[in-house]
Amino acid sequence: MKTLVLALCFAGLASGAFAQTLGLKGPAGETVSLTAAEVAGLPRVSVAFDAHGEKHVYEGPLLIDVLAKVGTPTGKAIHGPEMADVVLVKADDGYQVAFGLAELDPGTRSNRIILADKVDGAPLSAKDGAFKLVAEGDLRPARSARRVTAIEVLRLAKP
Ligand SMILES: Nc1nc2c(c(=O)[nH]1)N[C@H]1C(S)=C(S)[C@@H](COP(=O)(O)O)O[C@H]1N2
Ligand SMILES: [Mo]
Repeated sequence: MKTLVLALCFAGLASGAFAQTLGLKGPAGETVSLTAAEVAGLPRVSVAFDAHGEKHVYEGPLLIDVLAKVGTPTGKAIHGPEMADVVLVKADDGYQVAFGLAELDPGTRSNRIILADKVDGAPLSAKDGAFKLVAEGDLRPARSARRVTAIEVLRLAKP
């Protein structure tokens, strides 16, 4: 019992230790900070993901819907120069993962890329933080950045 109480205390401490806000920067430099509640309020999808032989169901908004909050083009507006827009996802340990913006568009690819804030119906673990990136269909979990704190859209195409 004592051990359980201690474990719960540490879990509580750990869950308070990770960033609950998400910093966004759009392709024209627009910045927004979203709370966990604002992220949770976006339309949600569920994605099954296997990592190291373990199957989990992650839940959260499509990453493209999160990025729309900072003027990121979506759907058919992703064409021409936007085809070279890059999405840079940053975690609190310095880990960074890049995606092409078009990869995030559900009209372009059937595999969804989400910003998960729940797993198997429960909040994410302290290890995964407030937000974890999940790329449906990936064969290894290297792009599944844990403890995501900031996401930036970069326009690589030169006029
Ligand atoms: N923030 C963060 N996320 C990360 C990493 C990392 O170093 N930092 N490593 C990635 C890699 S290479 C792998 S294989 C998986 C491992 O995640 P797991 O330990 O939850 O299976 O996390 C990915 N997400
Ligand atoms: Mo890895």
